[in-house]
Amino acid sequence: MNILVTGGAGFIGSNFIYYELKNHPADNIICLDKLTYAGNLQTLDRAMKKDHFKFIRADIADRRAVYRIFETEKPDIVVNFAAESHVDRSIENPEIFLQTNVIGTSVLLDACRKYSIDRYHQVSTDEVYGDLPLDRPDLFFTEETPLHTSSPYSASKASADLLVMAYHRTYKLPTTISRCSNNYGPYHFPEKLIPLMIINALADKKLPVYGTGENVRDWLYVEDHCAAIDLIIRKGRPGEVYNIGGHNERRNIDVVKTILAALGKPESLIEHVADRKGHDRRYAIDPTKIHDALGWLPETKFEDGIQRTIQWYLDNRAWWEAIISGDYQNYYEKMYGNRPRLMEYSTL
Ligand code: NAD
Ligand code: TDX
Repeated sequence: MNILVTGGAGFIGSNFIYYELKNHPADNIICLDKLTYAGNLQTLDRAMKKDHFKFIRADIADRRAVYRIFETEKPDIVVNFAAESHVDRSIENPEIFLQTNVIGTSVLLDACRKYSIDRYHQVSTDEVYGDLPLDRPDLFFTEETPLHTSSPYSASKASADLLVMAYHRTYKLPTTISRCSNNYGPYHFPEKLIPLMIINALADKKLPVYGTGENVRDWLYVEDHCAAIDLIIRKGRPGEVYNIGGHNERRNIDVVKTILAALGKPESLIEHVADRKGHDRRYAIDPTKIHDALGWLPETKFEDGIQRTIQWYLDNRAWWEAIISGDYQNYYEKMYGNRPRLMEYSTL
């Protein structure tokens, strides 16, 4: 089978590629990624050495490039991770979120129709449901919870979900959607809460906690998310939406304190800063459907996953130091400019 993974040079997409290469070695993986600031080819170093892996640099919103890739690579399954993913950036500059997350998704859907793929999977987020109150721990997001977005990021992701559902209903495109809670683990870009706090703490820099730090996120180890997507693309029913989460709710301030304790750093490094505009209070997923329908259960407890993640950042300093220095953005040209298996299609 040929699996086209978009956004595979980012955090979750790269973890998914490694999951597939390990668990389904007979499949071919084609990674399509624009290599924005969040895409890092060093992350895919180990994959580049495999014969059944190929990297193509392109923009999912570039229709001509995407059609050419579908024509030459003949994907059976498309898994769309490509997105602008950072809420704070969407608050500063919404436009690129619409371009990539909405227009990009529509181009991929059109390509899937044109080339009759077997499955299109949209990697969505629990943020499309908006937020839950802090004083109602009995409430959870189910697949029936109405879409009710807060940020330009979540609005763009919800718009993409609506398009995917429309293509299923109107054109009978075999689509699935997954809506996952916050991920953490290796290769997480250091603008997001957990890697940012680990890296700042290691440098004895202040840890900027938005507002009181009482906002709650439902954390899932990235490999558990990858296992869920793998199940959905192989066994999930077309037209369905699946929530993914492991009942791992934590207040931001407690996550930050856990990181400080694990690194032996003082809590005096914590600095409460101005709150995020429109800051969602609590996310919490009800994963009953994916458990009952596909037998998925998360394997990694937060206590273990966070220690493993901290250790990964300690063991992989070169990876994140190159990001902080900006060097990783030259890596593509330097390392892969002339390699035959690396292709570039585009108007980039
Ligand atoms: P990320 O920002 O780490 O990676 C995004 C990747 O997409 C990068 O490699 C980037 O270069 C690529 N990309 C961006 N625009 C592109 C374009 N126009 N064409 C081709 N490639 C492009 O993001 P992530 O955290 O890995 O998230 C992946 C997906 O999972 C996103 O769709 C996100 O909405 C969703 N999601 C993320 C989380 C989370 O906690 N990180 C949780 C639920 C859902
Ligand atoms: O410096 C910070 N200080 C802070 O208090 C940062 C970067 C974040 N925060 C808070 C904001 C959130 O309440 O921590 C929480 C987590 O923030 P992010 O890591 O930015 O994640 P979040 O906004 O929850 O969104 C993430 O989960 C859902 C991903 O980035 C999305 O792509 C995904 O859809």
